[in-house]
Amino acid sequence: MSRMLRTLLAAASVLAIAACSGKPEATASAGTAAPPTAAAASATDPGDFGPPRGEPIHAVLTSPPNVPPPIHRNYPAKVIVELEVIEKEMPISEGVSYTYWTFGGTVPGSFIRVRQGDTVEFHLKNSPDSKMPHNIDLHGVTGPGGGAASSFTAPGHESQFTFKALNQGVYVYHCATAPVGMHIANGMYGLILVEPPEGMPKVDHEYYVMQGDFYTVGKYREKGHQGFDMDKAIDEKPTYVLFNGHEGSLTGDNALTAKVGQTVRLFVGNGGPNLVSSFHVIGEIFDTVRQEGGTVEQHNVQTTLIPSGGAAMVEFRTQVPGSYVLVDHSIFRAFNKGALGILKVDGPEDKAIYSGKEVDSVYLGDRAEPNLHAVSTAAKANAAGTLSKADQIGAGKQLFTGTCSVCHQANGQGLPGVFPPLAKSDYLAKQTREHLIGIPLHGLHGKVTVNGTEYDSVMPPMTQLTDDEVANILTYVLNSWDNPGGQITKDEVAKVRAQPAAAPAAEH
Ligand code: HEC
Ligand SMILES: [Cu+2]
Repeated sequence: MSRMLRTLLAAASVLAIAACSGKPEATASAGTAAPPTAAAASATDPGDFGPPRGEPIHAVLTSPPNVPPPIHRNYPAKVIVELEVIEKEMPISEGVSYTYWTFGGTVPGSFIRVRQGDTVEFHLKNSPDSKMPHNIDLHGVTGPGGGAASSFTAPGHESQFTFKALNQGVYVYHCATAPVGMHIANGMYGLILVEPPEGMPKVDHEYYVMQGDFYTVGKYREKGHQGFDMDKAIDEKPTYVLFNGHEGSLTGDNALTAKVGQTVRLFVGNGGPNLVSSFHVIGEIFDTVRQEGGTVEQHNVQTTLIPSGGAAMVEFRTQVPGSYVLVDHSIFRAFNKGALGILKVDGPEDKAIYSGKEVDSVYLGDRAEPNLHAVSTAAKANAAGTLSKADQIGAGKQLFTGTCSVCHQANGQGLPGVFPPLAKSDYLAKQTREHLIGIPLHGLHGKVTVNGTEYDSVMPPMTQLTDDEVANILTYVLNSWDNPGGQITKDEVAKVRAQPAAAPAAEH
């Protein structure tokens, strides 16, 4: 026997002993004449408060970002949960579709709320339209596989198992059918809250937010239907990192809301499958965090780490109005992979706390609103072969706002001495089409003279843009601000991209 194997076995037997001396004791007390009362339970007790009482209760399940109402029961009950697995195509970003596998039709799956000590009768259904078998592993379950072993369900079938919610906390659930990573990557995760017997402190708003990483064959925001990319998933190189499964699910009209002076509790989960989340709300400090979804309360927290397959409860009181931005503070994920949401707080200013300038535009660019409709219109026209110059200009304008305007400004005027103007630029007007296309593709550095002023700076390559996005942006630029007009096609961009990256030298 190898030393490694021996060590592993020794560790396993220690675990087994620990399990024997732990849970069964609690279960034994269930049979005694006087089961421990709810009030007597401490946060660390497994909450077996005796057999379920009263009529069975059907659990209220909610779709994100909603959370089922608080439980006002003071006795353990039998709670019936019915959850259906549905495989369905939904937009992952504007103009981009993805085939999700879901618990209850949404990503993350339906939020489940029970009370510590409840006996949960779990029904997992797999829609007849499904192509795959699925199961469920609830981290709030004590038992092999967290339920996975008893819930393997073929399309058109239903499984049932029962567990007692012994430990309070907020727990991730997920599918654990092989290949497990793929099922999770396709959106098969959600949260179950096991409330303490005395309930949770009352707040004005409770919301459900869950991060996940997604792996598509095409690039970020590449239009059309995108399949799952196993290689990217194994390499842990996500195309999208998202809150609640879709870009825009917590922005624009979908933003979370609160009023000044209200208390907000976020149940924040991380489905992974790969990344850990540095969860942060720009402009807020978390008054209370129950880190890892457990019972320890931490206060005055800026960013809380949420492991893959973990969750946290985050609370704060809003003080001043504005848009607060939920991000994974591994910040490229927020601005280049979609991990961004908004909490919109309305109400009176309090200049003593904050002088009152909005942060939206600084942080958000085009992302405050799901306003990429022109982009998807152009993508559809492109697919149908009916793309017009006007479609391209419309889409290009939106994309320019998100990509180029931080430097060249929305009006194309640039910033004096720092970023050259694109408006009525004589430099731009005299470029060949290839050189012009090369600027966003390869970037630009060295001396350039624009309208009589010399710039000697660096524009980074915009490698995240697809061929049609570059074509649309340049067509928009050419047809704006007294520039010479014209049209750049996707094929032309593809041709330039395929050439060896001869950086367009500044002297052109
Ligand atoms: C991070 C800032 C930044 C971003 C973002 C950026 N640029 Fe630039 N751009 C520059 C700088 C700096 C230069 C000048 C480079 C030099 O000095 O060689 C420049 C130069 C140019 C030029 C040539 C000079 C002129 O004014 O005509 C064009 C055309 C251009 N950019 C287009 C774009 C387009 C289109 C986008 C969006 C896809 C974009 N840029 C995004 C910083 C930026
Ligand atoms: Cu599954």
